[in-house]
Amino acid sequence: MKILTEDYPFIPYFPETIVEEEMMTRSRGFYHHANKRRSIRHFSNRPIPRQIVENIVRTAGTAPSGANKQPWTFVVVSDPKLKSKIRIAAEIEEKEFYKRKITDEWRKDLAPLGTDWKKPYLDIAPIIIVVFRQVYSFDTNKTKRKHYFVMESIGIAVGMLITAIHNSGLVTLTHTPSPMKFLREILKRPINEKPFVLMPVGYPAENVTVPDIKRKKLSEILVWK
Ligand code: IYR
Repeated sequence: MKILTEDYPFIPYFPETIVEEEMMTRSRGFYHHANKRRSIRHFSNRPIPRQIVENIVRTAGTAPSGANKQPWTFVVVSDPKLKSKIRIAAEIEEKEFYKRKITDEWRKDLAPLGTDWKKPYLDIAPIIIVVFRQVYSFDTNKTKRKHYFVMESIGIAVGMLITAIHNSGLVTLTHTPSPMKFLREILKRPINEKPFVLMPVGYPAENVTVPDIKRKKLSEILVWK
């Protein structure tokens, strides 16, 4: 098969042009904004407008991906019956984790977060976004099409999703009960999709508290060569 690059013309790219002083201000401001984000485990049941959720998912959908396959599906669950099914199934796995699977080291590492098997936020938060990774896809003739670097691509998209949620003034938590197979069944997703992460999204509960964790210093995470 001969592939002609002429068949795929490029289009001009118009970058936003900003002066260095403005770049400095923006990068500092964005860091301060990002640094205010915290994972939240206690939610208000206050509903959130659908359009905000759509904008958040649109933003995640701008992520780069292997061969631009965009190998993701964002399932937004607001139906209380489905949320409750997810909670019941997640708590079964979490109970097993905290009672049997967890190691001593892991228990010690989780102690500052104050977590346990109970996940009431899965009922309380107005929505749960379940992100599925598409291991492959089907084209219009139902032929399997390959996807590339799916884990990397979806990790980037979820990072952008989290940032978009925070930017809109909402809070979330990345939750990965293990195994997560139940999500495909409850949400009736096709066989090419595997659950990647589950994220309750909403407003924080009143007077919510968070663990007193510290971020690593820049010198610990940045290496100049
Ligand atoms: N999935 C469990 C345990 C847990 C594991 C890690 I690694 C965390 O950073 C936090 C929790 C739970 O959600 O409680």
